[in-house]
Amino acid sequence: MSFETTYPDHVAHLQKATEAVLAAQGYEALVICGGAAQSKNRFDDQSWPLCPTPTFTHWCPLAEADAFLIVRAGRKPTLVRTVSDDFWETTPPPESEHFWAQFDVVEVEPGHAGDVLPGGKVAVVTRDPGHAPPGDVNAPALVGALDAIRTKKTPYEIECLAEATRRAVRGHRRTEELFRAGPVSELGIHLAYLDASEQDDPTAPYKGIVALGAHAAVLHYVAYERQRVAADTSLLVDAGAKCNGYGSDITRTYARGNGAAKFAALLAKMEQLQQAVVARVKPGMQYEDLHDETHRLLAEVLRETGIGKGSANELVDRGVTRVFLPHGLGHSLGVTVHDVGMKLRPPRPENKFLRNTSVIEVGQVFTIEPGCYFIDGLLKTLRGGDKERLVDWKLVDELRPFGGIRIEDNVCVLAGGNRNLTREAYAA
Ligand SMILES: [Mn+2]
Repeated sequence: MSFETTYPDHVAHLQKATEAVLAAQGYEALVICGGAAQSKNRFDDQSWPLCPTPTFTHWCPLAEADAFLIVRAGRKPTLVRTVSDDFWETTPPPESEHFWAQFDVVEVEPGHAGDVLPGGKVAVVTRDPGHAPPGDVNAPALVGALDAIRTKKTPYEIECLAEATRRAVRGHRRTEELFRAGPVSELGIHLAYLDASEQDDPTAPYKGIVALGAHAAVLHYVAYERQRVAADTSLLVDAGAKCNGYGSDITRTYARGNGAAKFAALLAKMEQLQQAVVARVKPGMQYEDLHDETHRLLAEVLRETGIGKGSANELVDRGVTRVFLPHGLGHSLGVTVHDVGMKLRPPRPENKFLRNTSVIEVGQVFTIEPGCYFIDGLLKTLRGGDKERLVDWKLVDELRPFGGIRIEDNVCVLAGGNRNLTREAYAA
């Protein structure tokens, strides 16, 4: 399958779905702004690489400042590009040319997009509402309806996410080799990951997490220490890659040396747990039920490794598993890493960080990322009360220097089950 063959159907699908939204909400046209160049600092003259409005990327992978899409019923969509003779800057070319033929392409000089943008009752979606063209800007009902279209992926989008996953897996393989070979620094691993996955840091789907040892207990650790570590330790790498604007999101955790043997045993159990959760992904289930099931499985792991004491029910019901796994089981993937439209109702209070409360449906792509961490600030909530007896504190103290574990795959829902894009990329 190539992007040339799947992309026309993707745009046709978006056109049909968007026409229905516009008709239902009484709009004559939709203008989607890619976005303006954004200054890094008002006292300096550099800009960030453009990170377009996600709705724009949903239609078109072009990452170019001051581009606009115009969508109207019964007409081929228009792509408006702003071109200038700037000899200071240039935009990197798109990685693939498959998209041009699906648009009427119009070029304007800087500041002249208004000459070609539609009048009448117009809906506007933009990441820069301060510089929006005339129209109803980011109206919640319209944005909600467009977000809903993003929850189920077309074959084109699944192919982009599969390729983004393959690229990230090349980076993860390199980081594992480095870690197993000898002394490494977090910064060195981060740079090696970017090199192997052929990315520059600011255009990665999110800032890669590279945590040696106890740093893995900080869930979004991106401080990248320069110091090389030779000791028996752990490594957690949570990093993705992009393809045509679609991002993957993969986490792997490793243990090195005899000094990490108890942590390695826990890691092996968590690997089994993660695969057991992925195996349960099927259409019709509530994603939140899968999250709850993960806590029951984690309670068993805590008991089998000796970290948790008492019954599995007790470890779940008394909130012990939520100390070891405070975040959600996963989130939707797409043109944003935590993709939209999957949390139309809040989760139950004990699952407050869960980003997906939808029914699992064919065409969804989401992460399955259970973890088990030794976070001092959360562990202390179990100390000194009647929950203290539910944990082997001596063992926890032995494991604390290894920080924690997260194993994260990208999963696409099929009629009979699911396709694990990450394991598929590793197996290739
Ligand atoms: Mn994730």
